[in-house]
Amino acid sequence: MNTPTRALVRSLPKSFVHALKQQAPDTPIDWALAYKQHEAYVTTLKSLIPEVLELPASEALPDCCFIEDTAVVIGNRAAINLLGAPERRGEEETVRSALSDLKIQSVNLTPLATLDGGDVLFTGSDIFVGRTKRTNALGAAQLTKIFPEFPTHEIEVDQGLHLKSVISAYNAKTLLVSDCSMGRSVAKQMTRLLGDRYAFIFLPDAVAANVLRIGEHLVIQNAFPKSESILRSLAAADRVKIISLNMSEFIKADGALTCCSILIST
Ligand code: CIR
Repeated sequence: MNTPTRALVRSLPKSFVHALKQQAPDTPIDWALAYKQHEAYVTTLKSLIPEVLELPASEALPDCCFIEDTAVVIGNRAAINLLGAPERRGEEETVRSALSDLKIQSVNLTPLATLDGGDVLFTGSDIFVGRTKRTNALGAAQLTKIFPEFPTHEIEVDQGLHLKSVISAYNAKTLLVSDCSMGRSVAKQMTRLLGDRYAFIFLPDAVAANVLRIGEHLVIQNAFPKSESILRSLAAADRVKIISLNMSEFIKADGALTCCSILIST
């Protein structure tokens, strides 16, 4: 996994309180708290990545801060996605033009493909694509054509929102997985496809498996002590430094850490 040199983030609109949710949260989204959490997230990225570009929010697009879903960027090429939720379409336009300014060559997915970036896990050598309510077979097939140099593996995800709701990369060989039925199924499918190429570390809290690895730093969520202690032991053994952030207001809208940025490694 290459260390990112640039990142895109997108500011939080006031309409974020109306972001899509799989189920109503126990308490409504606190916009002021979400704003502070997003600010801390962006400040953290700026401390770790040389160039962080902040794209303006759009009030018409309540979920626009979940920028990860709009594009898959590998090297200097990008797939501009057709988002699985019709309500979110249009978010990709600002991202397409920002990527073009960065001289990243973009390819648009075409109907009837749908694909959300939250369903794409790139390990540096393999692309895993979750087949979910948001990402269909055509989306996965078009992604394969855009990045033919990497093998693409489809993973069935029939619970939760995205593939990366239950798995993310600790490093190029070790994946962090939620210890829930969906997480275990994802790990099993990956093992069936690729044998022991990847090791899996299971975490007891579902959303805690969504982390950001940036060079020698691991950004984790701080509200899950059992998972945090597993991650801290793992990181300590590898001299990886932990930064923990609270993403409570984003979790209410089914997001976490990876969803709020697009990391670029060219
Ligand atoms: C949605 O339902 O699309 C948003 N509320 C959440 C998207 C989270 N995206 C991600 O984790 N990649």
